[in-house]
Amino acid sequence: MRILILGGDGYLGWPTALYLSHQGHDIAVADNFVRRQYDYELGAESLVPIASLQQRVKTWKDITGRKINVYVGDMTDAGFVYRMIEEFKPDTIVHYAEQRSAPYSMIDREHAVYTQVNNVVGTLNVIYAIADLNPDIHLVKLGSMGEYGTPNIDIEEGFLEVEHNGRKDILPYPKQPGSFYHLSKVHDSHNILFACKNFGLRSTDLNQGIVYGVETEQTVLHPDLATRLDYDGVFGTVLNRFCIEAVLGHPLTVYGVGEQKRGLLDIRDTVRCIEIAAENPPERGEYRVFNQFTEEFSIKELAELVAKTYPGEVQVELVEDPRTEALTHYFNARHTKLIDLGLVPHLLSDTLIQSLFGVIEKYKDRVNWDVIRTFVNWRRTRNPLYNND
Ligand code: NAD
Ligand code: USQ
Repeated sequence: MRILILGGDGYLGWPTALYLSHQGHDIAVADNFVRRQYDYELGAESLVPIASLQQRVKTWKDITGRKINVYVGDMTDAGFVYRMIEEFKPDTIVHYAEQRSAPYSMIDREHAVYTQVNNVVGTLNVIYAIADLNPDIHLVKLGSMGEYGTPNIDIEEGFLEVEHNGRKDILPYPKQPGSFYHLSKVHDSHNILFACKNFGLRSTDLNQGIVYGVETEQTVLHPDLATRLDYDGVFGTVLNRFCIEAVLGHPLTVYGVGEQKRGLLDIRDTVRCIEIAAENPPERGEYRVFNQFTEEFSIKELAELVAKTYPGEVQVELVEDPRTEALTHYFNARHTKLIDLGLVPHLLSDTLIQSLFGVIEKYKDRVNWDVIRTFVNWRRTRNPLYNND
């Protein structure tokens, strides 16, 4: 299969490119390197050093003989998107290329607007290019479990059967996201659903949970193939952050009382889920949703697991929640469709966390302690760091 990976220089895009190339697919990656730019903006950096995309691709070719094509450009530039798709002629497009941090989108008005324009316009360009150039292309789009919010009923995979005034229908599951980033994913989902109906496109929306881990079978082959690992208060995600905080001797920063519940998955399962979705495309005109996570945990359980597994002393600090989110809530989300198609999950075992501790230990001197705590407060419309207040 010819697979084009948008956002192929990122945390998940790069390991996905390596995995699918290793599986024998013809791969191209596209990126505008804006993720590296956010690091400059925030004074942060990936804990694990990462090579340039050009060096990554060269080392992969040297080691395996397999070529990964590179397109440098911005998804909000329609001309670039059209030229790339016309030239590479993909069967499948995996779309990771979005601003993916909820805190970043909540810094202030500018960051909220940037996030929604970048994500929604980029996805619209991809939709139109597919419809114009080859509507057979399967769009595999990364969505988020956070699109659903935390309703007091079970969460289904994308759709809900509703009975109202004696009539029944299957309707898109209600969305109650908790940040302007998560809202951008909801807007994307609606746009893609409509495009599938209207232009007869085929798409899989992967509502992914929080990813943890940093190594896959391919990224460990050479230091140039490593993927990024974020720990700062804006881009670091909860379990990766807790593991880094434990190694540094920094208290684990549990927001609220830690009773928020979330779905999580191992980075090795992310790349496999993409392969499963790509190998089982939906029919033309079909928009389907898979909930892509393997286990549910409360934040407190994650902190306890890290504290129990780390060989040294670990302190847990309850931090006043900087986000607007339900502090305690019901959470039971269906996630069977990927399993039905053959996913065999890596469950969160002590082994994975311990190997993550090893990687962190190696690079802990690179940490900038000033960026560990978050400076983003959901309830502020302006941010002192940006608006000079
Ligand atoms: P990332 O920021 O590391 O990677 C995204 C890549 O897309 C970056 O390399 C960035 O430079 C690129 N990009 C962003 N906007 C672009 C644009 N307009 N044009 C070209 N390139 C652009 O993020 P990630 O953690 O790898 O996440 C990838 C996708 O998966 C995102 O859509 C995210 O919302 C989704 N997701 C991530 C997680 C997670 O835990 N990391 C969980 C659920 C869903
Ligand atoms: N949290 C803490 N302490 C921390 C960091 C986070 O308690 O130091 C809590 C947050 O309050 C939140 C939960 O952990 O309740 C998850 O936060 P997160 O930053 O790990 O994840 P989130 O903001 O939801 O975003 C991440 C990715 C995003 C993806 C999403 C999947 O950055 O791209 O869409 O996970 S999901 O959460 O399922 O929506």
